[in-house]
Amino acid sequence: MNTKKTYAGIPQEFGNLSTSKIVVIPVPYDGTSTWQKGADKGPQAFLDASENMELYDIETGSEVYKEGVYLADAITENSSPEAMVDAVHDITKKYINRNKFVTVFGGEHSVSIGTIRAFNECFNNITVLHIDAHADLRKEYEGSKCNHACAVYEVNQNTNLVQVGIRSMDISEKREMNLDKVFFAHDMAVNEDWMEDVIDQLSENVFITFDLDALDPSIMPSTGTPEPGGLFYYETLEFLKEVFEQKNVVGFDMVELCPNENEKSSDFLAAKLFYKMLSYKFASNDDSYDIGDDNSDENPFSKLSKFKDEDDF
Ligand SMILES: [Mn+2]
Repeated sequence: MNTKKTYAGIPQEFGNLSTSKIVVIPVPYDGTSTWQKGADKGPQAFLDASENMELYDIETGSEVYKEGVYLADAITENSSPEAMVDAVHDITKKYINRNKFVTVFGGEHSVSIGTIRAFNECFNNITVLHIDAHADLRKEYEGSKCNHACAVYEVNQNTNLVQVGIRSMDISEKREMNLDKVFFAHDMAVNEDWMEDVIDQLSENVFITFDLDALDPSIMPSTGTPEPGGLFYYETLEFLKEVFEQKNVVGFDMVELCPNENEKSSDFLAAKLFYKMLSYKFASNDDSYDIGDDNSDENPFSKLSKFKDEDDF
């Protein structure tokens, strides 16, 4: 009998790899963070909070876990930042190639280097939507290109990068920026149309990398670098819902939960936000959304994947 833990404590029948449309990969890595350590504890805190969450989403009227959510083994490679990135890249790609909707929970933001590399290789014409307080555009930091401060440098070189919520950076990063595609928090605060303006910059296929420090520290204090002036919950949901409705979101990651045992609301926010994103994905792209519909040909993101079906690999 398989007693392996499931995501959010869902029944085993919804947690098998073969029948799950969704995969969650935990990456408890915190090798390069510079201030408060603890993002390596993020995935466990996220999973614990997820188990205490109710699984009916009121807004979409859905129970997305019934699409099947497979909780992959955590990636624990930490011999070097480069080895961790390679492991994340390989494993992410493996699940994308099985036509799963792949999600990753970090860990610090350097895990996204491997995740994004995998998505970029598997999908055409991708935009990386980077929601973060920090620009993360350094080419190298503290001797490594795989530092959290470099999370989106590589993708900025080779695909469309759109950055949202930025309010902390080094002047050197400005050289790397395409200012039409960077939405600074101080501008968003006075621009009612920022959501539409962001969506105008996205291509059809979108990968979302969500650094939880993009959120305001008043609602997300448990993160390594809590920068004032961030996004609030309902505006974040409104924005994400628009993105999921208007674009083909091919996957996402969520990083930088740095749990504090005396402050559980951040863990719970991360768990709910993650589940919301899944709910938006599977409720919005399929008008005939119907719980219990297991017709895998209707996989709403596969039509734009380079991999047409499971026989291709
Ligand atoms: Mn950040």
